[in-house]
Amino acid sequence: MLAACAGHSSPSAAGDGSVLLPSFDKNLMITATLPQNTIGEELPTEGLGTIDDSFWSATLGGFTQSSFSQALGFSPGTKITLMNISKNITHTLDYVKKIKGPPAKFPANPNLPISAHGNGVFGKGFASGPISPGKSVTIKLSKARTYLFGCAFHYGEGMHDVIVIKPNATPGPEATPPA
Ligand SMILES: [Cu+2]
Repeated sequence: MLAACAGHSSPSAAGDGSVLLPSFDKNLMITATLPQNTIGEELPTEGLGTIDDSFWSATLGGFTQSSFSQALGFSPGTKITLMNISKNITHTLDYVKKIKGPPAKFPANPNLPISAHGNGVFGKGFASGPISPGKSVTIKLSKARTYLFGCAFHYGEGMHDVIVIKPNATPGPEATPPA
């Protein structure tokens, strides 16, 4: 049995057995919100955008736990799923440095390993290893800390962000998507 939801309007039959679904407003942008405890990553220019975050006094981009680039926030001990949401670009998630709080001063050219380090537990020296488009890895967050992190391939293209690990931490404000 096939079923389709077409809202409350009764679907019109096209005569050949197919059903015409209501058309969407072209200006209505459809964005996905990620499941709980998931980080999505892609280039800011692919759709996540960048945000000039006033709390961190920094431009953040490339990572989200909802729809657009934002500072990340999770409780200690959370097991997160890191998902590469790019269509065709491989990314990583690498530790950059630990910070005490704002401002988030991203170093100009950190040495970020491409191969995996840290046995899946986030902390000093952690590197996810390359994640292909559409693929995910699991990362365990441990102690309450604040870190800068980024993509080993695209750090210089704006894929760097802040993660706050503390009880009941929530993500920061979201970017507006690129035009
Ligand atoms: Cu990348």
